[in-house]
Amino acid sequence: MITSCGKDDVKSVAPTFVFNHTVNGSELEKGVMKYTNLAGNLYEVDELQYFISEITLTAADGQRIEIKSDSAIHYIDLDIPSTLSWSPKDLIPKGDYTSISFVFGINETKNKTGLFVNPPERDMFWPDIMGGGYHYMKMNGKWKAEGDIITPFNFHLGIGMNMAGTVFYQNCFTVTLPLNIHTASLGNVFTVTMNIEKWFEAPNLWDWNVIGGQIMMNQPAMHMAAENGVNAFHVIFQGTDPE
Ligand SMILES: [Cu+2]
Repeated sequence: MITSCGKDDVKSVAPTFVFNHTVNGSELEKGVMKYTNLAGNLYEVDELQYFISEITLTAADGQRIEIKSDSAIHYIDLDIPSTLSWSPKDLIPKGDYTSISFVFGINETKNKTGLFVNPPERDMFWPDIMGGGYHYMKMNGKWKAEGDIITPFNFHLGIGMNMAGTVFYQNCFTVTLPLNIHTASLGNVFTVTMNIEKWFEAPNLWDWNVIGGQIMMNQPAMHMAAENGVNAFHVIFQGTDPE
């Protein structure tokens, strides 16, 4: 008796998410001051750490498949290669998908101090006095400021607050990208690319000489960064079906 392993037997498949970082279409080279943003700032990126959460795939029939493993939160750190790929325990129905979405950062419900007890996630903490929880992102680097002064920037996103510290703002945002894919029996790798230059382009032209290098206490700046970040990602899919 022959057991079929044809593709019709496969009802659900295991997705893998790979996280990739580029500047102007090329792989990010960290620690090298060779990038120029749209505002003309020469800059480098030295560290990049962030959370992506609530990854959701929308099927052609409208069904929404949420990735729920690990509290639906994944931490990515350029210096920790194992974080650059995530294979959650979730299986997704085999079929056609038309979009993918995720939250950049962590939503208000989950982003509470104490959520993570171990490094490296724990080290993303956001001060309680500023709203608590965790940074959505730390992108640390340097730019050549006016007078050719190499100046550090901490492009950090998290919960914002007003000057008086009485009102808090959830700066996390949802990225939704179209897909036109059929999940396969093998592979099912979603490569999520952060196009770093896009953080500095539109709708808000980012000039560190104007905005300054530290933005954690600057809600208008974090809001601008979040608006730009919506445009900073793309996703490609690869899967293989047996012949
Ligand atoms: Cu910070």
